[in-house]
Amino acid sequence: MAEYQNIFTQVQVQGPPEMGMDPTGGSIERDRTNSASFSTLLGLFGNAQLGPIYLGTFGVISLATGLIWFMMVGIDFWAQVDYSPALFLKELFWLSLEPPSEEYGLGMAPLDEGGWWLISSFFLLISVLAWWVRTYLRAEELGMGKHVAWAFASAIWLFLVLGLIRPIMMGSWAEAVPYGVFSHLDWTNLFSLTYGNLFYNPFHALSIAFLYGSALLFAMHGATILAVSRYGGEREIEQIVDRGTASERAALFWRWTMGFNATMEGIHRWAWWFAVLTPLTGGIGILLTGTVVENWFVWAQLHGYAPLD
Ligand code: 07D
Repeated sequence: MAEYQNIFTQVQVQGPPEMGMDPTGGSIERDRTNSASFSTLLGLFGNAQLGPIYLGTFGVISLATGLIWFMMVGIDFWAQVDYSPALFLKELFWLSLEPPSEEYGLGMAPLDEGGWWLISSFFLLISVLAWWVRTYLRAEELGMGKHVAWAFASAIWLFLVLGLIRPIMMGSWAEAVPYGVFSHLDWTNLFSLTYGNLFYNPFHALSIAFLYGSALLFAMHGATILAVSRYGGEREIEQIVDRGTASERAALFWRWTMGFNATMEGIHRWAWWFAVLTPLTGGIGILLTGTVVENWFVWAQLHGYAPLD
């Protein structure tokens, strides 16, 4: 019997490219690129075949608007260093495109005082939303559930709270996040300081619990499947219908180790929920900050879990 291959003994099979199915009879074929190549390097991390990629209307809109956002931010950085390539590289992590200051409220600002931030944000918004539609429609055409799209929607919820919903509720674009490597980190730190230490925000705490929980679950699941890959653990169909399989050993391992085991299906629901709840609870925490709660430390004192003096 041929040995099952696993990540440590991977053989890369390269033949004519696999173009995939076209359940709609033509429309997918029309909208996707028609060539594919192979990369041995990619094959070490996943499938060695690169392409074809489906573009379609929303793909083109998303890539084009994403590129416009990226170029606007980049050209603004470029202007800030007086078009010097050396300075651009040297200062890259410190350069930033900032939103308008407080005085402009939710109105338009001169281009170099936040106007570019506003215009570029519009394009970023379209890009992210069009990419979401793309995840939904690709799943639909493949006859799949929409789990990826709804999980992505949870991340988009946090993104929208940070850059759109909360600034509107606070009455100023100045509340939004700047585009820059260190500037967005400084923004995050200042946000916490301004509102009395985000560690005392229970939704930030929940979000961290789900974030760390996601990492733990992913490590447990990844390790378990790799540990039974010598029995074909990653071949899920045979695993579900046959007894005495890798899947059964994996389940027994956890039941013997901690008394409880997830199922082959259920473990993916655990993973989905932990991942989704990270930005979902996070977004609630950010939305409440400055709108409902002014100072999380004082709030925690009032609710009996921060020291009073
Ligand atoms: C950010 C949103 C989705 C993103 C999308 C993508 C583009 C295009 C372009 C590639 C990730 C949009 C697309 C932009 C890309 C190109 C070219 C998802 C995001 C759709 N914290 N904290 C969290 C911890 C502290 C603060 C979450 C830990 C301090 C603020 C998470 C610690 C301070 C905010 C978390 C810690 C502070 C957060 C994020 C430890 C000051 C948030 C979850 C150990 C530094 C955010 C409620 C996530 C949030 C957030 C973890 C400390 C501030 C759980 C572990 C006390 C202001 N923090 N934090 O999934 O939701 O992000 O808060 O110290 O806004 Mg925190």
